[in-house]
Amino acid sequence: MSEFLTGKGYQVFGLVRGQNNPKAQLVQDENPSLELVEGDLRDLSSLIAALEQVQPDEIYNLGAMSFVALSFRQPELTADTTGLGVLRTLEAVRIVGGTQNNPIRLYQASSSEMFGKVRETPQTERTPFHPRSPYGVAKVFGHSITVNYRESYSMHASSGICFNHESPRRGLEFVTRKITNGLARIKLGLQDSITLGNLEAARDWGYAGDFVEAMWLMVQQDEPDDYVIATGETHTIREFLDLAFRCAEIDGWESFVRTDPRFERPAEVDVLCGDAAKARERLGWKPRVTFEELVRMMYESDLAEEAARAELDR
Ligand code: GDR
Repeated sequence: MSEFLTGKGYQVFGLVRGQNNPKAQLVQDENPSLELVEGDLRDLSSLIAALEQVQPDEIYNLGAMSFVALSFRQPELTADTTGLGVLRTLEAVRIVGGTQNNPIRLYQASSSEMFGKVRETPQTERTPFHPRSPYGVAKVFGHSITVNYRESYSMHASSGICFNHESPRRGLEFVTRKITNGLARIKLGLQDSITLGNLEAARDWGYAGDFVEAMWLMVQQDEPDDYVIATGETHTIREFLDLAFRCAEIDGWESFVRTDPRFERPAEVDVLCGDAAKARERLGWKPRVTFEELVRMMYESDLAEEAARAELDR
């Protein structure tokens, strides 16, 4: 997101929490022009101070405890950060406000996890929510409170109901990157197998670089609104594995993949598929990178990274 905005000529500030946050340097290395500001989604006064310091035109709240599996083990922390964090951000915007002619605009990262046990397929902005994890529940709160502040205080607050979006920068705990990184290590002889949970789950996977453009487009509209952002294509974990192993030219992924109930969730979201017709019609947005291109991009990036690391270790 910050890279995209920097490319558009924005001066971008990133909120960084805690003392000596280990990710701060990483973020700074990836985008040297980014300025880091102290603040925590769990502390309203810190958000007010950050907004007063920066005086932003636009805020993109992509901050959350975003790992669904961890939300079952740390539900209260998830509710606080992923859920109440949105309320605090809205309050900070309401209090600091911006100028009358130039009120602060807000983007809230809502999630397809809100649909959970889906009531209809494909899912649209009108599909009822049925979250299946503390993370999903917290995102429903964040989404609803954003709508409520928009309606109550005429705030320019929009939500993107984003389906899974991946890239080589994805954390290693998420299934796509766990697979492409594990596969790269298998290819290089550094690892024998990958251990996963439920292989039957199906997701609508897009490229994060395409999705951030949709987020920005929403904020540029005269009227704030909610939009589903998705590719409209669904694939199972098995299909992801099949394609990734083909990219690596390794036959028979089944011999390299183990399953362990440790990676299964107490309640699962079986299949997601989004209908982004509204974003297509109103924002003129459509995804560019295909599923095949995404899997290849992630595998090739991991292969290059792991090969470079192995070379250094030698
Ligand atoms: P998800 O992403 O929960 O959809 O949320 P994740 O990649 O964690 O899981 C996708 C599916 O894969 C199954 N799975 C495994 N998942 C992980 N992480 N590790 C495994 O070993 C494994 N084996 C099988 C999961 O059970 C699940 O069905 C992501 C996050 O980015 C959220 O923050 C975001 O809101 C949604 O996408 C849209």
